[in-house]
This record gives sequence, C-alpha cells and structure tokens, in this order.
Amino acid sequence: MRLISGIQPSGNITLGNYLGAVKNFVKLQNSDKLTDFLVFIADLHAITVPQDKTELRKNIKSLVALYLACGLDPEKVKIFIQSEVPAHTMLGWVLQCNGYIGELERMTQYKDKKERQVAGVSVGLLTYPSLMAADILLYDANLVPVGVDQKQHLELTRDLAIRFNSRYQDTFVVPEPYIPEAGAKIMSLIDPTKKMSKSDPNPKAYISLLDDINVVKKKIKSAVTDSDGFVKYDVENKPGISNLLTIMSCVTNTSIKELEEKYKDSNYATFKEDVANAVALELTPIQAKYNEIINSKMIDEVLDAGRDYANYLANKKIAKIYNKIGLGRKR
Ligand code: AQP
Repeated sequence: MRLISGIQPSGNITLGNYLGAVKNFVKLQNSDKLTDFLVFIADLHAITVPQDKTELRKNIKSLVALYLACGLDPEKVKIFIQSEVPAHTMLGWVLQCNGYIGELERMTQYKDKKERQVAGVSVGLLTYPSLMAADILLYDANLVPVGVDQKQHLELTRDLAIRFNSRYQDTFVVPEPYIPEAGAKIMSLIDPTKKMSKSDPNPKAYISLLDDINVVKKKIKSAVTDSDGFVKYDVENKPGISNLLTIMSCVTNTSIKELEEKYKDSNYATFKEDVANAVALELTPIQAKYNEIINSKMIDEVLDAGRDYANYLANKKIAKIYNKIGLGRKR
C-alpha cells in the first residue's frame, strides 16, 4: 500500500495541521501494510496566493524540520519538495485539461480563499485541485491521510482518475482519503465556527507549532468560548468548548466522554489551564527537536534522497501517461 500527503509552506504549521495530518502520518509510518510513504512540501500550492520569497524559503525549510521534529522517520517516509519533481506540474496540466471549470468552481476552499484576496484571484487558486490530484495520482497512491477540509478535493481527485481511466484505459489507482476520527477539523480559537488556518491574518486564531510556550498557553486561555459555564461537547451550541475538548482529547489520548466527566464540575478557567498545559506538554519536545534539526545537514540529506526517489517514480509514470494520451513521440 502506498500513501502520500503534503502540507503547504504557507506559514508555520498549526496545531490543526498537526492533529489533522502530521500526528496521523507519524502513526501510519509504522503500519506493516505500507510499501511506500511519501510526504511532501507543497510549495507550488502555496503560490496560489501571494508569498514573500524570503518567507517562502524559510517556511519550506522549517516545514521539513517540523516533519522530522514531530517524529517522521526518513527511513520510513520519503520527504521531498513538490517543485523539485517537475512531473507534478506536467500531470497537473493534463488533469486541468480533463477537468471542468464548473467542478473546480464548486470547491469550498476556492470559494473561501477567493473572498480573502485583495489583489486579484489567481487562476492557480481555481485550478489548485487539479495539481493536488496530480500530486496523488502520479504515485498510484492508495491512501491519502488528510484533515476533513481536504475531503472535497480528494473526491474530485477520484472523479478525475475515474474519468481519465475510462477515456484512456486504466492508468490511475483511485485513491481513498484517510481522515482521523478525532482532530480532523480543529477550529479557530477566536471564531470556533471557522477552521484553524496557518494563513489566518490574526495570529490569535491559531497555535503555531513554533509559538513560544507561554504564548501557546495565553492563546488557549483567551480562546473564545461561551457564557454557559459548564464543560460539555456540543459543537452546535458550544463550538469553543467542543474545540478545546477535541484538542485535549487528541493530545492526551483521552476520550471526550472521559474529559466531560472529569471536568463536569470545573469552571472554564480550570479547564482551559489544563488544556493549555496539555498542549504545552505535547509541543515542548517537538520544539526542542526542531531547534536541534533546523540548522543541521540532515535537512538537505533528507530532501535530496526524497527528491531522487520521488523523481524516479514520477518520471516513469508521466512517460506512461504521455504515451496513453499520444503526446510527443512514443518512448
Ligand atoms: N484546522 C485543521 N484541522 C485539522 N486538519 C487541518 N488541516 C488543515 N487545517 C486543519 C490539514 O492539514 C493538512 C495540510 O493542509 P494544507 O497546508 O495543505 O492546506 P490547508 O488545508 O488549506 O491548511 P491551512 O492551515 O488552512 O493552510 P492555508 O491557511 O494556507 O490555507 C491537510 O491534510 C489539511 O486537511
């Protein structure tokens, strides 16, 4: 079984990216059903909205160090940068030519991000899901571990694979999403009806994995909740408290039921204090490891090996795809 997933270096990854994606990667890397696990830095996706050149480079390096600091083992997982494997863009174009504008315009992420653009909406923001489909289909991945916000893009990927297979005969494996039971959608700390995002203009909305531990605690203690005064999981009526319960449940491996029972007589200050300490306990060793790795040679070594392996698989596949379509000369 082959797995693939990626994260955009559009800022420092958040507790949402960690609980919805990276923590899951770390668990999955030990599966005995695994033949390959590829995890990439989706820098081409990041430029669908404007990025500062220096920041982008910094975020790419930082994301690799965070993958490793969170526990990804380069012996088990090949880590690479998307733009260093040209076949992603080559297949992205092919899939754009097999997708329909209407199906891309229906994507929720496109509609949300479009609203936030002040300097014009790039074509790439619309066609982003075709490139994401290419990232996955290029490797014949069976499973894609993602947070719930990416489910719609995964469904489009499946549609494109099925369409292409019926037009040009079986070419692609039709992938399945792998969404964690808990933590698949961590919400903003200042508006718990909105997803936590690393590109949120207000840093109080998210916890970055690299935030100073005192800042992490402060952000949790000032998270928006409600005025009911009791700890209960009820996403509809108590989204803030429910979000904190989810976070606590994920970082302590305790069920929401047990947490509700434990905090049934507690006030919000006590509950938030415990959530803050639990998150701090999870992030402290990650930050220590990150500081060890960020300036080491390990980053380039891991990326070189990942790039070579990904190009080896991707080049073989893109040649087959071009042959199926009749592009260029037969190879
Ligand atoms: N709030 C979240 N809760 C759980 N999982 C999440 N993911 C993102 N936000 C949450 C998962 O993280 C992975 C990487 O996402 P991405 O960087 O490729 O794009 P995204 O989903 O658009 O993430 P962000 O943080 O919201 O980035 P920006 O702000 O740049 O758009 C995916 O598996 C995603 O599901």
